[in-house]
Amino acid sequence: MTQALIVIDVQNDFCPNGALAVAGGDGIVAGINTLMKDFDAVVLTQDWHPPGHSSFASSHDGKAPYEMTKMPYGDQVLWPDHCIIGSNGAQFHKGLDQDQADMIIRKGYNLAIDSYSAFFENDQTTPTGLEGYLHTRGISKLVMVGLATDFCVKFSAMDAAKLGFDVTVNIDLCRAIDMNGSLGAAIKDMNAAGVKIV
Ligand code: VGL
Ligand code: ZN
Repeated sequence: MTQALIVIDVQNDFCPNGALAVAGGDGIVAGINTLMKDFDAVVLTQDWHPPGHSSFASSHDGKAPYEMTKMPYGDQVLWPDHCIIGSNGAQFHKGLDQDQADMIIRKGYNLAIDSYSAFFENDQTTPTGLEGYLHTRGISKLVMVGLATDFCVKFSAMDAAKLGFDVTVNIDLCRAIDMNGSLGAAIKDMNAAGVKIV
């Protein structure tokens, strides 16, 4: 079975001092670099938003970061401006070994639709192309690591399971935002979707 390591959003804005900092986000980088060596393929994902993206609280009058809004495709958390295309915050953490990656997939570039998952935008229909890439390379088994456990890792893992991939999340190499119990809910939802958590 051909196996890929999917490294989710290990970017400066999700690390300490970043715009949407995840506690301990930089603490997983060394472990991820080591783990990469065990895989047939390594894919990095990169959150990649245009200025004024609809997931930013600053794009909605009277809204503050971490409040909710309704989008045409459903409920959406509003975030601080983060991972703006070309910015330093959008770059991978400088310790991440990008040389071991075969593929870098960017997501969230659509102004009107957020994209937590590496497979589908938050409308749950618009594909990113990653499914086709993995299938054409004969990859059926995925291990996921990265940031943030309760958002992009969760949505990527659940979509992958839905698509029929054998999916494991290595939780020691993930870090969470954990707002309003979102980490506990993520673990529960991933388990229910058939994602293995180790
Ligand atoms: C993420 C919130 C907004 C993530 C990305 O990588 O988990 N979270 N954009
Ligand atoms: Zn984002």
